Amino acid sequence: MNFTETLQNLTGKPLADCTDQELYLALLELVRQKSADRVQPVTGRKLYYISAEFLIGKLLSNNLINLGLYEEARDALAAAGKRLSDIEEVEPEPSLGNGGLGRLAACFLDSLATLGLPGDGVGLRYHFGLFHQSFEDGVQNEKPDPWLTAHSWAEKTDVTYPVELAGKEYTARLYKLAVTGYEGRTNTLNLFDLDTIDESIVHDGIAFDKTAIDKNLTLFLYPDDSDEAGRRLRVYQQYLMVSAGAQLILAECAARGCSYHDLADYAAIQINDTHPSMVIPELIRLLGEKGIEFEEAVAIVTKTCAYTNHTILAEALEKWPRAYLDAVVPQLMPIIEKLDALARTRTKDESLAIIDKDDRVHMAHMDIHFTHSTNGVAALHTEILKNSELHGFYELYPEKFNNKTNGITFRRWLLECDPRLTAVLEQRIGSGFRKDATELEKLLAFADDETVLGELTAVKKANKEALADWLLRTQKVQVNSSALFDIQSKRLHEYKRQQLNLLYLIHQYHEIKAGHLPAVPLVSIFGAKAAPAYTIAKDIIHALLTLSKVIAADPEVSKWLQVVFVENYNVTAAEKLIPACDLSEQISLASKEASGTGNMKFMLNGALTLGTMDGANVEISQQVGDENIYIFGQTSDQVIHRYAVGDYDPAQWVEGDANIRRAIDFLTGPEMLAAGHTENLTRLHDELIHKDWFQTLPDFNAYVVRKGQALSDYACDPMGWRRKCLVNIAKAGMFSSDRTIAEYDRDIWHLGK
Ligand code: F58
Repeated sequence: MNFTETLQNLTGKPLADCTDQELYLALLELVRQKSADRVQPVTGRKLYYISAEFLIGKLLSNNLINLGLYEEARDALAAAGKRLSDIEEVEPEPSLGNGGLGRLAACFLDSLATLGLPGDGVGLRYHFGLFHQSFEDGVQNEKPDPWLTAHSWAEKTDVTYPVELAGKEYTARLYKLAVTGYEGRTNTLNLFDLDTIDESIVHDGIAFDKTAIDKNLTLFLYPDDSDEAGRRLRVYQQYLMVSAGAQLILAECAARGCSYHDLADYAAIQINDTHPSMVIPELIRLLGEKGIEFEEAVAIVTKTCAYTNHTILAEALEKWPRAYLDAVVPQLMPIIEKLDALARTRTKDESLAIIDKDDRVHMAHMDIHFTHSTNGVAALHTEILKNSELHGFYELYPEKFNNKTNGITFRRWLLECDPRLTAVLEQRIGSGFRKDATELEKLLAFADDETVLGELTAVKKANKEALADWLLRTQKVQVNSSALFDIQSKRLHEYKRQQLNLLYLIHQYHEIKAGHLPAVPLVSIFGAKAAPAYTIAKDIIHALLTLSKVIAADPEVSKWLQVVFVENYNVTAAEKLIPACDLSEQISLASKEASGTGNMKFMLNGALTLGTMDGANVEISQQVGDENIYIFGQTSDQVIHRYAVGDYDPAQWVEGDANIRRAIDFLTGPEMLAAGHTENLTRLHDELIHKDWFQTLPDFNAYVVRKGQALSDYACDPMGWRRKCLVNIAKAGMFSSDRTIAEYDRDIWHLGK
């Protein structure tokens, strides 16, 4: 049976007569059958990657590529007058993540399956995901982001586990989603949910009764935690995930012959940030029920579990008031107390305790004491953990600390999102890079080949035109695709410094007004969601949207400058933006971005990085060399020193620099106030002048100069620019998540053995 016949069997009628919806369902079923064929028996150690987020993106094309069916499907549909790209639009994107942490988990699942390693995900089946973002009157508006349809990739099972929350028993149901590897095996993403969730309780955007646990528990990822009920709800969610997950792990291992004493020979558990940290006491509790004494259970769990840290920002390192845990998980508190007592026998240093003097439970501390591995996610980040943030722990347990620089799956972030570039690469260097990303280096042989550079230029041009079409269709904005496309897309956070880019754009506005024209017209594109309760982040969005209006209304400036803020930035949008980017903005305050993974995606797709020496930017610059990246700004040592001295005063920078003053004051000047909201703009203005916690102003001038250099290189030396792009593509191999996963396996997991 050929592909068309197979698909026709599923639709029951000629493909040409099917709707896109019918074709989507048929392809979903086909993928299901084919991926089931690749499920393999598990021997030895199997990984369980527990994470609050799995930002998996749409799955149809990804699965078709990984199963080797993409071309056949595309051609069969085309023969029937259908387009795979139209069918892709039928699929809703699962909104099961927030940012890099969640996308990393998804890339890791892809690489595990591709490398043929036994490794499943464990998480929650949020009905409405994070939230759907829209802009109304220049302000972010949040709504539910539903993705569960009658026919979803996540299949309901009969498997349930009891979970006790605040003394009441709930039933967690398991849903399974197949994870296909590229020419690899099929693993599983296990997602838990309650049958009793009531979607109808959500009103006025994303509000709901936070106390009705049976109805609300898995409605949203990261429900608003600005009040106590919200914070408790997060603890409820976390415990549902880890308790059901731990029961699943024990059941699967027992079915394979595990005696529980030898759990570490059957399972490796990776704790992704602190959200799943309660798996440690929960496993100890469950092992206790199986008759294993506390001391032995601690040893087993320590050998089984490992922890990944994704941030040095204190506000993101969870510390739960003991009262919450007493109320929500009273069964765990005696165990956490015993773990705290045990930790105190290992060190006298109060700052390393699990329960502090204010009765807060430090989840990361529990992770470091009672797992065998703590890793950072880029070389610089791991060094900062060892030397400053977690220095005391490093002195206590030097052998536990290790680095695993993040990576991205090239199947989604090259093969799927940039078929044009993939085709040029294959024609020039063969297809070995699909499985061995370091083969991209073969491209260096063409660094001075004007034909190849011309091909890369043509790919970029086509991708920019495609993005322009998409922006027009979905965002109703028209952009000049011959301008330089400058993109900053990532979570909205002050440490990532979208506000630095904002100040630059205001500066450019003034320069253009003064007749100092840039080397090339610039389209500056943003994509970012702000946490619903993060006021300043929302003010930054408002300022950018307002500036966009002010510029668009000014014909003198809009010829040279355009600001576009993409609504509801998600994986689908990222797949459109990244291949079309010329200049990638990675401008976090040095020391604050643990790694970044967008930086890797842009590089792989032939954009040049404008960035600080932060996170994985450091390793990117080592790979490509100084001449192929635009680095600026303070170093992490300088930043850490400035914080330590504690004398940073933004007002002095404003007083001492006319350009900074002009840019900041524009925020509350007549043009902006006429187009935007006084309250938001004034608050942001005051924040920058009086606080500027993430040191935007000291980096302002260096940023303006470096960006000016990039624009002029782009305009004045197109071949030189494209050569730099080629070097970036060629050197991206080390940022494949296949490499990252191979390192986790070699150093931490030892899977299948
Ligand atoms: C990100 N963390 C880091 N956290 O910021 C980024 O540098 C790194 O590359 C990535 O992890 C993967 O290691 C991240 O995405 C969150 O989204 C938090 C989740 C919990 C609430 C606060 C944000």
